[in-house]
Amino acid sequence: MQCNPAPPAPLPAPIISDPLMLIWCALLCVALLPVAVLSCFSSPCSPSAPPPPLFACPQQPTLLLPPSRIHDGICDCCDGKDEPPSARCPDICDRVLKKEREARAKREASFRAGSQRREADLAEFARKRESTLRGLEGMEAQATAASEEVEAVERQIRTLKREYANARMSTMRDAVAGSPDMVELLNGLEREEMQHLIVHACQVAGEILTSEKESDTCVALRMAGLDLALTWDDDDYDNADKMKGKVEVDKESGKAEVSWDLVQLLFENASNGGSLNWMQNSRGGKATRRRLDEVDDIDDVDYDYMASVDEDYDGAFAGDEIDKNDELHGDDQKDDLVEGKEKEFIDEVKASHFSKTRSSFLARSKDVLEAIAGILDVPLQEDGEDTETEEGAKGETAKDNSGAKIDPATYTMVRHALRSREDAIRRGFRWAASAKLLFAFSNHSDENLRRLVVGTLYYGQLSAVQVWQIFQSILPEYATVRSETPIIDTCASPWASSCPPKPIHRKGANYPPSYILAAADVFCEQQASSGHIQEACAAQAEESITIPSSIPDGYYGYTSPVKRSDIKGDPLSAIFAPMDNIPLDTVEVDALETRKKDLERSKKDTERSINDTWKDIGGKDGAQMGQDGELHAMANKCYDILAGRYTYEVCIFGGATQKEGDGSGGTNLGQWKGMDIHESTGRRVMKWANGQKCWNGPSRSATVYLTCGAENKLTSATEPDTCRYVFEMESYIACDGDYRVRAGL
Ligand code: MAN
Repeated sequence: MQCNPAPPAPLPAPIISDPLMLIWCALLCVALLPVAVLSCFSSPCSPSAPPPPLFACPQQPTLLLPPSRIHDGICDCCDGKDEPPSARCPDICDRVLKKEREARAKREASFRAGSQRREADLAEFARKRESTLRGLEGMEAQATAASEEVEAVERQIRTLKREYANARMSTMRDAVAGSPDMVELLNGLEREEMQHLIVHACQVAGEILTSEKESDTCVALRMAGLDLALTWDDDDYDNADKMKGKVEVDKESGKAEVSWDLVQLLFENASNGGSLNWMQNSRGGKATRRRLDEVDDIDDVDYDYMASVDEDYDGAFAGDEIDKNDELHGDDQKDDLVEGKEKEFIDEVKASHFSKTRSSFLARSKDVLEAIAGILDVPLQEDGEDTETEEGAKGETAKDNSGAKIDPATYTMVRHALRSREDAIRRGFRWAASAKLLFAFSNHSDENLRRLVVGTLYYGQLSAVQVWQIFQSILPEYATVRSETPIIDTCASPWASSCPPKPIHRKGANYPPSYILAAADVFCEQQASSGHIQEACAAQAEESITIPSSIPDGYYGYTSPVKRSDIKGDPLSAIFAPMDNIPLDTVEVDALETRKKDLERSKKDTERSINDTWKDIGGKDGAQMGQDGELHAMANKCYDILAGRYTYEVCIFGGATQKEGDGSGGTNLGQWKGMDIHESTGRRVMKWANGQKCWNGPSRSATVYLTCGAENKLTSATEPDTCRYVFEMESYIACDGDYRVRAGL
């Protein structure tokens, strides 16, 4: 007989109508106390009651008896409490519960030992955290001091560099551009003439500054711009503002000072022994191009290809030359080369009077190179890296036009000499065109233009003679001389008609200034007495191509320009001397930079140890170390267990691994994710995730369930689903008050 549950509402007539049934219920309730007391009084035998509760033996809480076994004359509980005293059940609990009691005693002992260790650890952690926090204050003060020191050194460096940059800019303005000699030179020129002077100065600079070969911009002009804080950017020719250059307001001082980047550039240029660098060097990073290569479109072009297309061998590219090669090289290159102003300007430069000797040299050089290529049986366009041995081998059998044996080494030398001059001349064309391009799109004040002239002459390493030669080509007063003696097609020195130097009259005075004329005088005398012209004439007189045995200066009218610094007593050197004499304390700056680096390193070290120290104590709020820092005892420790063919290892704050055999290597089961306390069971659960990917499955992961124990050790390992690993662990960090209550200890 039993109380059946009834549907909720409406309530039917009471089921317990039978008086006998009532008595049974009452008896059962008494018997099941206290285990079922709640169930009984809340709903025993009521229409909505659940099935009658089971009876739990007082000393065996896990042994649950159905009502049918109560008072049935059989002693189920070890103390016989399921039967009335009259049944005289013997108490056999000591025997029956031995194992259970031992287990419980063990649990209790573990808990006592574990909780003691836990408490001791927590107390130690609290002490450690406190003293660490005190230590941290000191370390943080140290880091702040280091930062301040770094800043102070940085300020010193900045001051020194800025002082240098300011000195350089003002020297260029006052001592150089403002010097009477320079003023005299500049005052005689119109705006347009200044631009022409810059264009050809760029051309000469392109030929002189062979170390700048990679550049297609007039570096000398760029550098001149730097001294004016003038910058101009890529693709912004139609942006007048950008083309004007900029003076940035210094953020710290609020003063209108040039930007720090520019200061750095100026200083770097100076401290690198004056090597020309117009690139912006982002601190510690890669140099980025600060400004445009004006003849940008031919920047990416394969020059060997270009030379092969360049049929008239003048460094520029006529449309029909390109058209012929389209099939081979596609339209893109054609567009690049033909479009835009670049070509127009290169053509203009090429056609200028100043370039005539260059062009005639290129034409002649092309013929000679072709002839050499034919004789040596090598392709015309080589990249110049042909080796002596290769050529030597071929050369043994080489014969010249007349069938005589020739010396291939001489030919190789001649080829190299011609090619390097060609390269220089073509770079000159490009640099000149780049200056033209700049002037076509920007409008500089008179003052800036004057200073660009001065700077370009300075950085381009031009000598007074070269300035004089440019004047011969650009000043209208010399037009008659120019037209009377066309340079091309004559074997005379290109400037012979200008010798002896003749002044012109400008603004009521003789022009160019006497120091330029004096230098030109020396040049004219040297020209007259050198054998170069005769040699060049002899070469030119030949009707057929004779391969020369050397390429003398003046060969076909072209003499490689000489750096001002290599010319003794050049008057421009004296004018520019103040620039070269600006004191530059690189030693002090270097020492400061070294100090700054050292300080930064030690600051980093301090910051790193501050970080590590915080980690050591669980971060600012201690949360990373678990409740009250309980994980501290296990931090960075590893625990392992052998299960089947694998040894598993889990490292707190580290990784979990599965190893096989001798244990080398192993499969990564994941990285430490943290420890949570399970809401309903109160158990601590540690997790590792994102391990090695399982074949056709998820990434491996590991979970460790902790239970209170006197020691920290893994007690079991399973893989319930493929690549999901579950471990049991005994740990004293789990021996807290909550565990004691839940375990009924
Ligand atoms: C390896 C071990 C196993 C895992 C399989 C899955 O053999 O990591 O634990 O079940 O890979 O392919």
